[in-house]
Amino acid sequence: MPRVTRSSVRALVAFLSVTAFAAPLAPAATASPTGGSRPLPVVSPAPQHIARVGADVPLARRVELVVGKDTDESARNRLTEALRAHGVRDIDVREKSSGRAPLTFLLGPAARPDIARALGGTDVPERPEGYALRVGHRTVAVGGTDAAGQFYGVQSLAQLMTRTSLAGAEISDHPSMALRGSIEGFYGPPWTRAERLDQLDFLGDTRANTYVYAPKDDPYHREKWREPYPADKLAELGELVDRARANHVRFTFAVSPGGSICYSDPADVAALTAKLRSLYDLGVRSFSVPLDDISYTKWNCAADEAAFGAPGRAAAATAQAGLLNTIQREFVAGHEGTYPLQTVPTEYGDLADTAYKQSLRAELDKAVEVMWTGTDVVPPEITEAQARRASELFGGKVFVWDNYPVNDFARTAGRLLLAPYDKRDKGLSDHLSGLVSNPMNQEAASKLAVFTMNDFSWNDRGYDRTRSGRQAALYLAGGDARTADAVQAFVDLNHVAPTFGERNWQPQSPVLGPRLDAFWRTYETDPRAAIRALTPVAREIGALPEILRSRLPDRLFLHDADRWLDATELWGEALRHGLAALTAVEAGDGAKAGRERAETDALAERISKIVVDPAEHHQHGPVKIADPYLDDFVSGVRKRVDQLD
Ligand code: LTM
Repeated sequence: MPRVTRSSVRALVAFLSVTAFAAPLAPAATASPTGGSRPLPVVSPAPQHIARVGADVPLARRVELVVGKDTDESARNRLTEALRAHGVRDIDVREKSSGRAPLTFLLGPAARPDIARALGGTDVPERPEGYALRVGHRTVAVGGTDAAGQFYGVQSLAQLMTRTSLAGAEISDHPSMALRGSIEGFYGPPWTRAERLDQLDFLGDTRANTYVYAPKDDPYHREKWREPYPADKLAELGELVDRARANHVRFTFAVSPGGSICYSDPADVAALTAKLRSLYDLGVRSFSVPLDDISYTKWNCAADEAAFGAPGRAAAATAQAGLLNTIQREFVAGHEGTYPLQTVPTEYGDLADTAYKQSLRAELDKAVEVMWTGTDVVPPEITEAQARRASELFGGKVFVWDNYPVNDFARTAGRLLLAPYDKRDKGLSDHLSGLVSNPMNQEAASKLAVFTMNDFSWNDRGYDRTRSGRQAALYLAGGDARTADAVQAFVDLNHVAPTFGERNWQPQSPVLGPRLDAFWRTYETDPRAAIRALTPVAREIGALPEILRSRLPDRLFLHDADRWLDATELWGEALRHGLAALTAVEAGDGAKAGRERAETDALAERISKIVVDPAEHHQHGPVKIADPYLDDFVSGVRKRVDQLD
């Protein structure tokens, strides 16, 4: 397995090392049967079970690491990196413990006798991708139920490390949902090679196991689906497949033939199979044939009318089920090491029991994973009852394609969507086979939201939006608390999550918005106090871009957010000049008020001219932040100054 040479590892290790300073877990999770009352560090995603079992253990400069032939290489690399990042100089890697080291790490399958012994009473979950770990006085054991479990166990262990010690904890953990991660499934400029590599590392960092390659604007994915990838594109895909494997991520290759396929034509079925096979040969073991956003009430060829009858919902489902069953049974099932075929049905965003769904659930092979976006393309919520109904309609657990934080539709024009995941019921894991995010055109900026989504899909019942949002900010900030504060302030300015309709399913600026509302309320009765209270807020907003640009280790994020940061800086200035105008109004200085009002207007005008980079964003137009609050502030200033005239 190729070694993960990861740009994000330094940031992650730094992030992991300061989580000890972050908010402690709920007290119940830190109960301390054997001493040590300090709260445990926050671990993300939240483990199913974590408890203190002893005092913190000092991290020695010299340790032993006991591995076997079944030790996962990526897990071992991660552990080595984490130990070195915490000052361990000498790591003596061996197959058997000498019994003499001040601290010994055991890493491998949970059933390995030395690991099983050291885990003692710590429960090993009998679940795929599960792990158990226990930090003892001289021995630290990490055992996985499989290789991915080892990898995830090491990541949790790394988060128990502070600068000089390891928290005395035990963790028993496994994912609540089988499939977790992201689907590059948006319209608009596909991610670059560097962005995809970054995403794969990120998914590994957040214990996600799925990346679906389905960029709508890759011609070889849709329009030219019959054509093989040119050699250079294939080589690039091969690099991604390797990186995914090293991160325990299933690179899922999707090809969307629905716009032109002739379902009854054996040549088309052969072309589709050949395309999938070319990716199998690269090492891909997970495949998807999405059939979203196509017409399903007309055929692409006369032969289909002869084969399936007049076009319509039921006939379309029969044709699609036939194609998918052939791919599942004759290609997927016949190739070693593959996972079940995935699909997105043409009806993917509702709960109506139509002739299409009736035929699909009667005819589609039960092995095929069916995706569903909720009660709409971008639903305001996903409840347990809805997911249960979806599983009835599609004849089995559904795989949620959540259109968040995607920003390719009209109401997201000019926006970054950065808010933590929300309004998805705890308990959804009982009805879903998995959940993936459809992220933004901007890969790195998507990580804030996707981090929290991966938290949710790992442990939906333990998900805490506030905690997860903070952890996401810390992750991006390389663990630095002050930088994370700035990230969260920036999130607040870019918090809105629109739906396809008029409603937003997440509000804009839940911190700044009420502050500005309160400002105007106070201003009516006590203008000076209102101005005093808002002055530091204006300063903080203006300072945000400089803090982020100088301190944030994630350069791809800074690139993605560049124009929004430019706008933020100018908004900070506009707020300051607006407050100066209002101060002059209070002082009865009409001339100064007029000058400051003109400055405020000029800044607002400059901001309105900052547009998204059309090469990087499907929806073009001016960037938007903290709307309508900031514009309303400028209007309020104008009104007060004009009243003075
Ligand atoms: O959601 C699905 C299944 N398909 C498309 C996506 O490709 C697109 O990104 C989203 C958001 O606009 N809407 C869709 O219908």
